[in-house]
Amino acid sequence: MQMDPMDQVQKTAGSISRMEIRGAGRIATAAAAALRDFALAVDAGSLEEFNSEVRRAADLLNSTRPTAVSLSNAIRAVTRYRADDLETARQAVVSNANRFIESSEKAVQRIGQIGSRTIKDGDTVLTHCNSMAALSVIRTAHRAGMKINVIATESRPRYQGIATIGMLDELGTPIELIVDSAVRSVMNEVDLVVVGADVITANGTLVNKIGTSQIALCAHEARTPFMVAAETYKFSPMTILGEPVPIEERSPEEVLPGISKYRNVRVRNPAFDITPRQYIDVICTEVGLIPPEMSYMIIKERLGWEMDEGGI
Ligand code: RI2
Repeated sequence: MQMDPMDQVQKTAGSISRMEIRGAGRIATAAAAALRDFALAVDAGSLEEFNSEVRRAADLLNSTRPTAVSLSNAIRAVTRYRADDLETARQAVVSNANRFIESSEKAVQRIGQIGSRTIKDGDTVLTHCNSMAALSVIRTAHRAGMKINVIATESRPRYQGIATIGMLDELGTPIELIVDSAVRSVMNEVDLVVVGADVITANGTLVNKIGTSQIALCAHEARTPFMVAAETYKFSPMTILGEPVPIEERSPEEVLPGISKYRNVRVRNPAFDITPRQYIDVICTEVGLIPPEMSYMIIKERLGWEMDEGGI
């Protein structure tokens, strides 16, 4: 029996919440694909009903991870259409979603091509968490013939660093795994830090996996260049209006399984932290290397964002 289309959206939303699907880019493309499949399957009697069902599905997906702006930018890209009839609306969602997914894949490739030019033969590159954009930079440099040593942090509490070393292992490049607290001990051996982004604000502040800001601070102290690899849809339009970025606080159990046996202990588990732009040397996007101070322009020009813009 076929699953109800909204149940299917619920299933994707659950996978994103539980981080079975994770990474700012991957949750964005998963949400776009879920909306496309929903639009194709939903049984609506009128355009109005279709629009309201799509809105409901979009809201459900949007509520799964509160920090990553990639999710709301993807949903906005997919649900931005004007249609006079149901079938036109359906096709618009499908083509918007396919376009978003395709451009997201191309952006990661382009980021690799652009960012890899900053890597020299013999460099040691440190990365944190598991970012497809950051890994694209490392992979592309490797494919261009650079001999690179990679240092990957574990990235507690979810250990995304293990996914990173798994993905890089096949390259045959030397990889070292370190605990997060070892970053300062190795920083003097590092030539470049490259991390991904969950959000970049209008003033160039980075919101990324917890621990990123400490790494940036260490890199700054050691005069090691710190690069952020991010597709332009990781920039947050709402921050132009001064809206703060919510920091997702996840379950204490992720940090300390069995926490309930302690009576007076509270575990805090913020998933992301904030790196001020002073610690960021460059942001590598699919449209080029930009200083963090140019983030506002990216939002205005690339995301085509207008304050009065509607949608469905
Ligand atoms: P890509 C991840 O978040 C990490 O913070 C990573 O740096 C960021 O998304 C970007 O990843 P999480 O889902 O989009 O692990 O570059 O919380 O793959």
